[in-house]
Amino acid sequence: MKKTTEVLRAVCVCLIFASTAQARTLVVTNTDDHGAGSLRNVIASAWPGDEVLFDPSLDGELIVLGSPLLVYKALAIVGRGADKTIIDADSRGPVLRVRVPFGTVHISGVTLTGGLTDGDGGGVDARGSLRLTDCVVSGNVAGGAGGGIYLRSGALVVSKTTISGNTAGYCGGGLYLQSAEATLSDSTVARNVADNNGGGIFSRETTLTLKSCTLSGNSARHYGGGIFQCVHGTITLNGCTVSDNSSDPSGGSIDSRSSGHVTLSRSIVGGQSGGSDCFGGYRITSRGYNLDSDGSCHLTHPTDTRDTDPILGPLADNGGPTWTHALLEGGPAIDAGSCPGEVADQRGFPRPADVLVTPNADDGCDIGAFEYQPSPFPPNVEVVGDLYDLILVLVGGDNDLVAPLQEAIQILEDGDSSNDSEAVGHLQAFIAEVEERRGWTLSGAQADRLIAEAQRIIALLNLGGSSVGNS
Ligand SMILES: [Ca+2]
Ligand SMILES: [Ca+2]
Repeated sequence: MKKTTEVLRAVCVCLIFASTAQARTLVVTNTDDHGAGSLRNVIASAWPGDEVLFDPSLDGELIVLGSPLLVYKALAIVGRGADKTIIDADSRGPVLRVRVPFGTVHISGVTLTGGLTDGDGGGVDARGSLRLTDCVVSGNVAGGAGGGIYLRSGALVVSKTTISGNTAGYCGGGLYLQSAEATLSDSTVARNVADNNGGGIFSRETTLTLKSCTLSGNSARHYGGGIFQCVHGTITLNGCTVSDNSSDPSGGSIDSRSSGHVTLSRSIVGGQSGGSDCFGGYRITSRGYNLDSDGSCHLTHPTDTRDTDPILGPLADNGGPTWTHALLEGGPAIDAGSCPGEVADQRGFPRPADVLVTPNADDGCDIGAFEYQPSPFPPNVEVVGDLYDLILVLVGGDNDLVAPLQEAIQILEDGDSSNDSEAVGHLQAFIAEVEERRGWTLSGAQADRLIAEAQRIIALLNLGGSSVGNS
């Protein structure tokens, strides 16, 4: 009892000290494993709340460890980018062992690699609150659970991070989460392997949220190539792409067991190389605008697309900090989603990006983590597109009215002005359609406005205008 009281008193003193002391900035100045200026030494000498930086002279140099780094206090470890600050455990245990009863360990701009352990957590073995931003966790091996990251009893926030090429002898090739709250955003979990369940992610008694993430090419010997969920807990996927995962018997991508529950919003689950898209589909709730490739994900919302090939490119560097699956031209996920309030896809590219000639399910947003970016239009296409938009505002999607404009847009898209006369012909057909509707579905004023705008575009095209402006 006395000992417990003393420990509590010491903890309180530490907390008061931490809350009153000014956070300091400490700098790692060499790649040594021990001694002044080494990462290990800087972490050991840091106070809770301190920030650990890296001298630019270390960019691209490996920091090779002789044993795991122990982080027992809330720190910010701020690397200079995952391609510049690389911490390699050299197969001598996990890279990091995190035990924080208070506060959060925040690691950014770092690669964690080369971890090897017989136990759990090949790359990171954590209890407490951990945040990873702009990191790479790659090439780590655990004989037990959690090849990349093992988190038990705590919170995990991951953003703009790649967790790839990790292996677990048991469950959770990329991540093993138990009794935790975890959020992954703008991140990719790829090509991880579990010898049991949950190739990408194993989630147990955990609240897991994935937003604008890609799960690709993960595999499990048994269940849940992409994600395996068991016991209690919830998993929510919003704007994610889950593809090319495999497991032998079932649930190539998402496998939900016992009393867990999965919610899908605007996500793609498709193209599994082994097993079905989903297993335990009755534990999956669709919030709409989802797509699966084999009809196994219990997609019951009227805006869902079932049993349809999403037509994806391979996992690749498509821009942004993490790799993604591109939507290929003409694919069914383009403009088939809805993403009110969002401004960027997983890569940071603009979203929604409306493809003019593709009908929108709602706001022109795509399904999944990737937003297809239409090629920049020649100026004339923009102007005809504005006329198209004007029709939508005035009378909604009238097929006979928009069809000649779609024809004109397709002709103008190549930017070759020798075809402008053909586009003019379609605009004249458009004017004839408007006249047909005058006093019927269009008021006189609406018809006058549309015809005036079409005639203005025709006049400028006849003049060989390459940029007709918008005023
Ligand atoms: Ca779109
Ligand atoms: Ca569209």
